Amino acid sequence: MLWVFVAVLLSGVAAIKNSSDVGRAGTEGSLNEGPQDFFETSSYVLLAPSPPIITSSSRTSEPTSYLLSWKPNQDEHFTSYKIRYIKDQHLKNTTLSKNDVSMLWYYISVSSNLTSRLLNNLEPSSLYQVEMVGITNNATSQLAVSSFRTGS
Ligand SMILES: *[C@@H]1O[C@H](CO)[C@@H](O)[C@H](O)[C@H]1NC(C)=O
Ligand SMILES: *[C@@H]1O[C@H](CO)[C@@H](O)[C@H](O)[C@H]1NC(C)=O
Ligand SMILES: *[C@@H]1O[C@H](CO)[C@@H](O)[C@H](O)[C@H]1NC(C)=O
Ligand SMILES: CC(=O)N[C@H]1CO[C@H](CO)[C@@H](O)[C@@H]1O
Repeated sequence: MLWVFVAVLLSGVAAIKNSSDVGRAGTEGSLNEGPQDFFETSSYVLLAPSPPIITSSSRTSEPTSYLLSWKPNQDEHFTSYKIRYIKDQHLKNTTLSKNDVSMLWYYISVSSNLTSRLLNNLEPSSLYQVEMVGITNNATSQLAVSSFRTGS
């Protein structure tokens, strides 16, 4: 877990300024509403609302941040969005347990009136996976999945 600490140090003030709404599973200061629950329940059935549509490009020249943008789904009244992102190499690392991997995602909750969000704490020249759901008054949408690579 040392790299997490180092990454936070490297992104310095930016990370601290935005730490209030960025959570990490299982760490203190993560979102008290437990946003991981939105991704790890069995709500991804065909009847679930259609997902928001991720529109941002698959590359950024920024080494440690990425502006994720999306289109709201016109047919759904989302009250918020839940976003999570992880370095792709963690997902592919077969020596990590499912629980290890679930601790390595960064979780963010975003108001439904927004259509973009800066993702922080990224490492340069790295491939990331990002997942997003829209939350309605009584349902969690299907999952929108995308990936991007950071600049060097
Ligand atoms: C996979 O995870 C192990 C245990 O955390 C780590 O030592 C190793 O460096 C990781 N491998 C890659 C390619 O990230
Ligand atoms: C979005 O809504 C929140 C409250 O839900 C409000 O504080 C914020 O100013 C709104 N932002 C925009 C860009 O409308
Ligand atoms: C969820 O809420 C929507 C709109 O408020 C309603 O049309 C729908 O029937 C509700 N679904 C369930 C399963 O309660
Ligand atoms: C430095 C930084 O990342 N600032 C961002 C913090 O989060 C707000 C939205 O919650 C962004 O507008 C800032 O750009």
